[in-house]
Amino acid sequence: MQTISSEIDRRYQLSGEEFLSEYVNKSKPVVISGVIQNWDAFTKWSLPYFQAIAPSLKIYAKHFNNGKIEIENFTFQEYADILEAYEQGNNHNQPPYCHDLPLFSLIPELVKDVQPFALEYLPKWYHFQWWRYCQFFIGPSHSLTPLHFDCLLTNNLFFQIVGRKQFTLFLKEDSQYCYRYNWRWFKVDPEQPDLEQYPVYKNAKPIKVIVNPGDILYMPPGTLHHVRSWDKSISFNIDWHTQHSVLKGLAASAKGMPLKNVYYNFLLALGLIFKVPPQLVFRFYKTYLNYVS
Ligand SMILES: O=C(O)CCC(=O)C(=O)O
Ligand SMILES: [Fe+2]
Repeated sequence: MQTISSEIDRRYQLSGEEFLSEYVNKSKPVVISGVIQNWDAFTKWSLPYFQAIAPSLKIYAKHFNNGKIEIENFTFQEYADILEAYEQGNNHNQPPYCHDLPLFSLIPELVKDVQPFALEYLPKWYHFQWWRYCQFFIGPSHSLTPLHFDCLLTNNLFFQIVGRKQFTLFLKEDSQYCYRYNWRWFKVDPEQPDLEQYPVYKNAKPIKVIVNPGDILYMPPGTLHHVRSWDKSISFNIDWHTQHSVLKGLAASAKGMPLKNVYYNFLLALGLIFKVPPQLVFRFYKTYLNYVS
């Protein structure tokens, strides 16, 4: 029988230096609290708020269907209506999940709601307009992101604003037990693992983490994650490389990383290693934010 461990550090007001030496440099996940709880986002953000400041903005949401991703377009109003009907029990079909949306670029006004930002955790190269690298996740209760790792093998800082989410993490060494396909997706369902079909999964060590509003979750490059929303939820992340991780990302081209991903890692290497300014790199990198893989 597998032991479900909850072994992850929870650190209050972790400093930038401690974060780097104790977590990033050791490839160790951590939940950080006590850093962002005063952001205006916690009192302001909701779908009606987004709708009010960007009434004509079109957003997209994803259906994850047995390894396939289908996209549907909405206004915030349409999406809010579907979510509300679902939460009230008037519609039993799981609504699609608004997933990987670069909302700060679409509504720059939102950046002022996340001040002061946790810049001490990011390499200096990202400080210039850091918000351009963020992706949002907005969805109803029970939304699911199936098991995967982030496709450029970046570090991930994940900010939970509204609602709670349950992450099931596996360190990258466990990927051999989880049946990988399409570069970054995994066939095992950690909520209901089928050990007959996927027998070596018994060796994997899932780490369950509940992420609450105000928490920041750090996932090192290659961490597998399966994410279940407990509530209606708003979150965003920032994927970022260090000099070390971008080189490892580039080396993964020999391990089957798709060429397009290698291209984006090459751009980030130009910035992080050869000090090409972020304004120039971003001109080419920005298509990554709409890249469905
Ligand atoms: O919140 C989610 O559902 C998915 C988050 C995720 O996969 C990420 O931040 O990379
Ligand atoms: Fe992810």
